[in-house]
Amino acid sequence: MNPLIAGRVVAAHGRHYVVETDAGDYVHCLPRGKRSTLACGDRVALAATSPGQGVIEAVDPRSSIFHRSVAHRGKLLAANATQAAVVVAGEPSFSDELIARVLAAAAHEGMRGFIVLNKADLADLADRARARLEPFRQAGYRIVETSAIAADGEDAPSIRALADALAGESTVLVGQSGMGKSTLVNALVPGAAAATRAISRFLDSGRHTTSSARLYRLSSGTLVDCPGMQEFGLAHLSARDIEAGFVDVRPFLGHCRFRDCRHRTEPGCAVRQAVADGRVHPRRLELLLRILDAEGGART
Ligand SMILES: Nc1nc2c(ncn2[C@@H]2O[C@H](COP(=O)(O)OP(=O)(O)OP(=O)(O)O)[C@@H](O)[C@H]2O)c(=O)[nH]1
Ligand SMILES: [Mg+2]
Ligand SMILES: [Zn+2]
Repeated sequence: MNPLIAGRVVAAHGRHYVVETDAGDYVHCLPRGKRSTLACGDRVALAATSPGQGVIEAVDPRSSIFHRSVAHRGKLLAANATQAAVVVAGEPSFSDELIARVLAAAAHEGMRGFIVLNKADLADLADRARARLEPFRQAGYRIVETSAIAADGEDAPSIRALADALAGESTVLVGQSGMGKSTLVNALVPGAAAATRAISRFLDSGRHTTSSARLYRLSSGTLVDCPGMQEFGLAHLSARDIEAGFVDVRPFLGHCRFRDCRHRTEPGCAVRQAVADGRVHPRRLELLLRILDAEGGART
């Protein structure tokens, strides 16, 4: 029997994966069994079946698994990530609810979350975006401003600032379509475009070149570029998890008069009091309540 080969999932597309072996080879793999439960960043052991082809036999335990979910359907985005960066821009317009959802999902996995405001070169639009991000800034989230197209390689100051935020970390980049995630990856990772083409040979027939998550190696750390998403479902989180994922609200949880306070009209609500005192931005409470309403059922 062939010995198992160790590697890391660097592309995930349905049940198809590309594993980069520790020797630096790409192997097109299927999982053993029917369910597809792997994500970019997973450390795996594969058995080669033919040159360039293999079967994934084992997956190492994960330090985190970042995913979104609707009802019972989950979508894995990245394994072993230490932080999530949600990318927004002045155009197309972005959803601040999606930002809050991503940040809450990251917090639940013990990951840091921050925001990238890209297309800073579009000055007027960037001003408006900045204003909409103010509640997140007040909540304590880091906001890194970038311009990916004006970037002159890695030396552009805004790209350097983002590279600093990524150094030594395993970061997953998420956000709505068209915000510039892949453009940022190309500015950050020399050779990213070529690597994407090499991997695409395995997974895509050209048409879907941006439809699957990809992991890139940084000089220190890794970066996962995800396909754009319009929704970020949190069906895998309870209402308590979601509340706790609002890092600015968290200090006030457990201080409401009623243990099962929903932070709406109850007297003695510590969260509403925090808003009244200017310690939590009103938009953040609005977003929290809206997400709790939308995710419905999971109240415990
Ligand atoms: N003005 C400006 N345009 C940018 C910037 N970054 C990206 N763009 C443009 O925005 C468009 C979308 O960029 P992509 O990198 O494909 O966006 P994405 O977030 O990867 O989109 P999906 O893969 O669909 O999720 C392209 O036309 C880019 O040229 C920027 O910093 N400034
Ligand atoms: Mg993209
Ligand atoms: Zn309350």
